[in-house]
Amino acid sequence: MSEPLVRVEKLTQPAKVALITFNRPKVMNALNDALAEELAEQLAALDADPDVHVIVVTGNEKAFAAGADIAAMAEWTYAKVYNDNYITKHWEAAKSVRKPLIAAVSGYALGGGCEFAMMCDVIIAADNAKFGQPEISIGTIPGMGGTQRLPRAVGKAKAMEWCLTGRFVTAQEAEAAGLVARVVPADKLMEEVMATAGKIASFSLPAVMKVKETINAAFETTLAQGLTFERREFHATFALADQKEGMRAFVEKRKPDFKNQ
Ligand code: CO8
Repeated sequence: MSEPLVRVEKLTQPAKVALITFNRPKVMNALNDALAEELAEQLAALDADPDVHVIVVTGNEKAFAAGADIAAMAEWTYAKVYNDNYITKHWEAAKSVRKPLIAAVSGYALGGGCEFAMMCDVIIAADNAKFGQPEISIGTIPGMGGTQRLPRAVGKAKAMEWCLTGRFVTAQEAEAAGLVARVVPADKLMEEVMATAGKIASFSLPAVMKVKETINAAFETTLAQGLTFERREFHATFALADQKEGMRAFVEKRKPDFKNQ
């Protein structure tokens, strides 16, 4: 049996957290089609698994992922990528995941690597992380959301400068720009990420999924539509047993026991 291109572990500590690790270390976790297909299958399976509340995706110390596999793509034709529905076919699967996705980024997150991190809900970066959209330097442009999600995260001026120069951006600069939630020492990355993942996983799953859905709606709607959607979803939480449990536990000065209902 050949090595999986993405490794998957369901953790017991913290509970209800799954860890996906890109596994092409010899090529800086370059993202080829076979990896994308495995990732899409694993994300769908974990999203459907009631024992999993949060999915963490990581790479290795040197690279989260250095982008699409350039050697694989170099000779592809327009007809091939269009007919194959390249990128859309496998990578859009990440958009359907309803549970929180945390990108734990150490080393390079470039091109498709940076774009996949931006498809996740939270990026936590090691202090050695480097982000960038260097496609311009190989005669192409970002193709997995870089020109759309990056300006929404960091604004037009920075997105333009980053994509037009292809320069690498440090973790600290990425945090200051708003791309990254938090920067932590490289040797503490997984500890910090797991503390965050474990905290989220301890809450009511439907409430957690509603937070994700409503925040994402902010990028797809007008303010008025988004506020109405939020209000309806807030009202809807009053149909959950977990809302009763959470508020009663507060009043009774005890820890809530959420049942994800
Ligand atoms: N594709 C294929 N192989 C790669 C890639 C890549 N993106 N990145 C690194 N490798 C390989 C190298 O070829 C090398 O292989 P070998 O040992 O056989 O020569 C090995 O990984 C180690 O890399 P380096 O020797 O280059 O290591 P350095 O430490 O000198 O440099 C860098 C590391 C800076 C990460 C450098 O490798 C680099 O610049 N890589 C390319 C980065 C890049 O341009 N990424 C954008 C790719 S295009 C893209 O992502 C399109 C997005 C839309 C599609 C999204 C679908 C996933």
